[in-house]
Amino acid sequence: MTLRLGIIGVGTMGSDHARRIAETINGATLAGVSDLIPERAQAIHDKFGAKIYEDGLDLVRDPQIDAVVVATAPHETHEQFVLEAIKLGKYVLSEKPLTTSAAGCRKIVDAEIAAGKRLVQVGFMRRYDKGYQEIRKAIVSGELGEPLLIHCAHRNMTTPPVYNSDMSIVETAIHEVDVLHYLLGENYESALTFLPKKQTRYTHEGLHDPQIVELDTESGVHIDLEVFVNNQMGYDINCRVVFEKGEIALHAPQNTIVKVAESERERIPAEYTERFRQAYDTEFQAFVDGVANDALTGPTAWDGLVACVTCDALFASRDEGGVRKQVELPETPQFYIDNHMD
Ligand code: ISE
Repeated sequence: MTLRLGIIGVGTMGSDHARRIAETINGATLAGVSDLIPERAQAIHDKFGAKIYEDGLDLVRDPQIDAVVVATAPHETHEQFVLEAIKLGKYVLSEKPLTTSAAGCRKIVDAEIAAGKRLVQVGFMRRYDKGYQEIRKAIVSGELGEPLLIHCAHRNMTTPPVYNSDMSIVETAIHEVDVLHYLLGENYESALTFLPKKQTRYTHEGLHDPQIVELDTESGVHIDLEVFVNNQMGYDINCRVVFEKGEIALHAPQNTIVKVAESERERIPAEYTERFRQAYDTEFQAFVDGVANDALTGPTAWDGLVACVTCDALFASRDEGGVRKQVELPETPQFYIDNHMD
């Protein structure tokens, strides 16, 4: 049976997913679309034939829609659509962050537990990236000894004027917050945000750029992360794991290297949709297969909550001038011990 998907929110991410459903994913069809900006929904309808719903909640409620993809902005709007899908027993893939606060995530987690069945997958697609998966293999196998330090940089070429310092944490740094906790298989003990005095001239009001994040895990692995969202050079994601007997670093997928006049050049992708295309494709197929098998396997609503609790500690650290804050996670419910991503 072909799964009839409806998508709410077709900005950069949502429209990329719409194309993905139409062109790449097996077993699903794009049946519905909703966006607060009518021209955006119209463009998806014109390209792929999806039915337009003025109100996203109507899309969720329509029996002609089997499962829902939520990619709305601002991200606090995810919550209402995800809760409605859970209420109706429909599977839902929510873009990250699941919502922007730990309290919002808690509502979703409680609703899912009450439904008695896993219905939510969160779009932490980096877990499906081949580079991160190789790092995970090295950590799990122990071939290089224990991981000790992780050095990361998360750099975007530019951000729009609405992008603020909170978003640098809960929309940008949250990718590393999630994927590193997954790779290491352990929780964070403490978190710190440092705002360097010197900022780029390319920043704008309300945005401190760059920022430095530090995380320490329960076993003592130390992570440093540069979050620099107006770097002017490209979408540049770095992750270097230092082990007792070696090191592994991410390398952006390349087809070619150009050598000319005493120089050697590799492309830096401009956009996350390009850099992580394989990860998005694999993530999405996993969601569709999970729905078909009536058993989701990807990142859970609990992972969404863990990431938001950590971001809350990062906010608190920043607001208190860079002091290290404990990451105080609630106890993991049995439901998510039984239902977690392997
Ligand atoms: C965006 O929402 C993403 O998910 C990108 O991966 C991230 O790099 C960017 O900063 C976010 O705004």
